[in-house]
Amino acid sequence: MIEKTLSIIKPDGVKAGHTGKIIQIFEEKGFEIKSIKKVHLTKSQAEGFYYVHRERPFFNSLVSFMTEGPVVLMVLSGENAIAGNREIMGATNPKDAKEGTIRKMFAESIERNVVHGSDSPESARFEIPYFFNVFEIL
Ligand code: IDP
Ligand code: MG
Repeated sequence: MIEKTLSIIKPDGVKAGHTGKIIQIFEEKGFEIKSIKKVHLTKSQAEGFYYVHRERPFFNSLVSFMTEGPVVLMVLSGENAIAGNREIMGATNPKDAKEGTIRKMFAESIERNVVHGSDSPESARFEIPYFFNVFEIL
C-alpha cells in the first residue's frame, strides 16, 4: 500500500550538515518527497507536536532540543512508507540501531537522534497536517 509519512531532520542533523545525505538515502530507498520545508519550531509548536509525550520525564528537554535550531520537515510517500521509514531511521537509541540506519550513522544519543518518523498510520494522520496543508503536498 502506498502511504505517506512525516519525516523530520532534527536540529542536530541539520546543524551537522547531514540534510543532503539523509534526503539522498530516502530517495535511494525509493521514497518520493511530496513536500519539504525548513522551519525553526517555536516552543508551543514543538510541545503540540510531541503532546503524546507530555508526561514523560524527557519532555521538556526534548522540546528544548527540537527548538534549538532549524529542522527540515518532509512528507515522504512510498510502498509501506511508515514502517519503511522507521526501518531506515533505526532504533530510537542509536546504541540499539542496526548498521546502515540513519541513527546508527549520525545520532549521538537517545535524545539527539537526528530524525523523526511517524510511527503508525494514526500518527501520520496527525503529524502530516500538523505541518503541511493539502495544497503543499504534491
Ligand atoms: P521515536 O522518535 O523513535 O519514535 P519516541 O519514543 O517517540 O521515539 O520519542 C520521541 C523522541 O523523544 C525521540 O526520538 C528522542 O528524541 C526523545 N526521547 C525518547 N526517549 C528518550 C529518553 O529516554 N531520553 C531522552 N530523550 C528521549
Ligand atoms: Mg515516536
